[in-house]
This record gives sequence, structure tokens and C-alpha cells, in this order.
Amino acid sequence: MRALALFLLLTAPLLATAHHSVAMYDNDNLITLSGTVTKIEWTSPHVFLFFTSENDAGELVEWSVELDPPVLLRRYGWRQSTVQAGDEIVFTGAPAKSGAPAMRGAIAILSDGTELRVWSRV
Ligand SMILES: [Cu+2]
Repeated sequence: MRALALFLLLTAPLLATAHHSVAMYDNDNLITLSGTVTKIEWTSPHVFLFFTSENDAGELVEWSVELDPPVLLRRYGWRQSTVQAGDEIVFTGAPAKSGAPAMRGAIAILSDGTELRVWSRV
């Protein structure tokens, strides 16, 4: 029983990563963008955060960021109150191969400089 619990504890992050394909993202070419949070949705199996960022033409574009499941984010130090709409944020993540303004998050830097992981591997 104890061995099973330990096994589940050790493999949970792997299962969480594997259950949902990240093939739609360019995981070998991470990008970093700064912007302003518009909303965060604490949904399962994945949390989504939206922020607006200025593109090269000076236009505001809304990006969606896919984060790990809520249970893993809490392990990385996230709470529901960590990020609010209007907060400045910097995201490093894997952009969608389609060219859509979407990414799989890897690391977030909050407005106070705190760096928080958002996925079990970068
Ligand atoms: Cu998933």
C-alpha cells in the first residue's frame, strides 16, 4: 500500500504531462512575451491564462497560455490569488505551431519578480 502511494506520488507529474498531447506546440523553440493578464481559468485538466501583449506592429494581441493542472500548479506555489486580471506578467513557453496566439507555458515571472513554474518540464 505504501509502495503504491509512493509510486503514484512519483509518477503523478509524468501522468499529468502525458495525458494531454503537447504536439500542437513548438516545444523546441520557446518564446518569451510580456503583457497584461486579462483572465485566468482554474479548469481541469488544465488551467488557462490569457494576457494581452503588443506585437511587432504595435497591436495588442490576446494570448492564451495552457498551464499544468491545478493540483500541480499548487505544488509549484500557485494560489488562486497569485495572479489577477490587470497584473503584468512575463511568460516563457512553447508557441502553437499553427501561428495562433497560444502557447504551452513553461515559466512565468510575476510583477513582483517572482518566478513560478507552470509546467512539469520546461
Ligand atoms: Cu493534459
